[in-house]
Amino acid sequence: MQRYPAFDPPEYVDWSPDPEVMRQFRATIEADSGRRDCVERLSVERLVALYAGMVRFRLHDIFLKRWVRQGVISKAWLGTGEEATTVGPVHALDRGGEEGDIVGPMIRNAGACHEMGMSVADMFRGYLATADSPTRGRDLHIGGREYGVITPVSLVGSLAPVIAGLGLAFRLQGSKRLALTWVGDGATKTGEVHEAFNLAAVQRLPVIFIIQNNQVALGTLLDDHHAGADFSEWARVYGAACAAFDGNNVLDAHAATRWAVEKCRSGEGPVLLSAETFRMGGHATHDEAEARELFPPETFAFWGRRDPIGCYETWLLEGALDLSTGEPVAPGSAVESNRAVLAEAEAAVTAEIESAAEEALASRTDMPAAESAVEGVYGEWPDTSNPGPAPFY
Ligand SMILES: Cc1ncc(C[n+]2csc(CCOP(=O)(O)OP(=O)(O)O)c2C)c(N)n1
Ligand SMILES: [Mg+2]
Repeated sequence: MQRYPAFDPPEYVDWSPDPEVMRQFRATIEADSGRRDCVERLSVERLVALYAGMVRFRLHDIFLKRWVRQGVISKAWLGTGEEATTVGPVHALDRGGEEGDIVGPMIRNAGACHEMGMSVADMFRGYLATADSPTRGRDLHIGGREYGVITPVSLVGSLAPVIAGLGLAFRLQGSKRLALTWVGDGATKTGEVHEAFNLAAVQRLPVIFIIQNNQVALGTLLDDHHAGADFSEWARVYGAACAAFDGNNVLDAHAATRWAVEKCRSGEGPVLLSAETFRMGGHATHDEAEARELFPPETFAFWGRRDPIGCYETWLLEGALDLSTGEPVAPGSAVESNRAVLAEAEAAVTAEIESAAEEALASRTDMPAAESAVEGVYGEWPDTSNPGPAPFY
């Protein structure tokens, strides 16, 4: 994909595939026959959609970063380098809107919103706090029931019991639906997460928790908040099914989640998936310089070589499938036609993001009235003549 030197992490600016990293990328998919079969069965449409989804997420972040530099917004929380951990799993779900599966995205999973069907314009409006934004200007943590996206609260860990509750509701309804959320490595240290894991396991709920280990929680390194077993071991303690996937390999993320989805739909949930990945920026745009000092440069270099988009693009370009015809070919013999297909997908996504940004900026003529902050916070009292105790705002 096109690189953006003013906004990309330096490791991505002149990115080129590292042969050893690409060997590992392929080996990861080959290592498990179930995942390999899943990847082999993916349609051209799906393969390109996974690519487009990650590009969209990256560009969404780049546009936000540009707005921060221009003073349009004060800061932004980005998922740069972690796109595969979000996009791969979402594509394994039934994205049937109000009737389909449900995701609870944390701030690092913004890409889940658009992959579930929300418009990027609405996501941008969330940041701009316009009156027509999904939260009517209240919060940039956005969702929409019509898309199967639970609007998150900013407290990390608090979504986990909500997701378990959704799983319980689905089971009681005899439905095949499931719910999925991501839990950051830092969030695993909240009590609510453990209550949710335990409840889900004891009740065998159709839920998927993805522990998204990006090696850091705000400014606290993993080693300073985590002394126990590897996250992939945790599920055993709770009595849940588990698997690990490479958080920078969208195919591995997708195939592992498909496996988890099947387990949940057949009543063998919950599943804890653990993903190793890396936050290529700061906690948000304000602390990028501090974040660079948290880790040695070699760590950024290591993960920079594993750019999830660059690696997947290389895999597609050099692969044994001609994306323009859908026909199998000798590996590496369709590089040029595959490049054209991916360039077309990228151009479409770029145009989509550009017009979404314009649309959202145009909404700034409609900012919420201050008084509206107290509207819609509580549901209607059933009996308005007897409102009960006054709500405290
Ligand atoms: C319960 C709670 N404590 C503290 C915070 C402040 N906070 C916001 S994000 C964050 C770090 C979360 O780290 P992690 O779960 O690893 O997610 P990441 O930001 O790395 O994606 C913290 C401490 C919060 N939002 N909620
Ligand atoms: Mg983290």
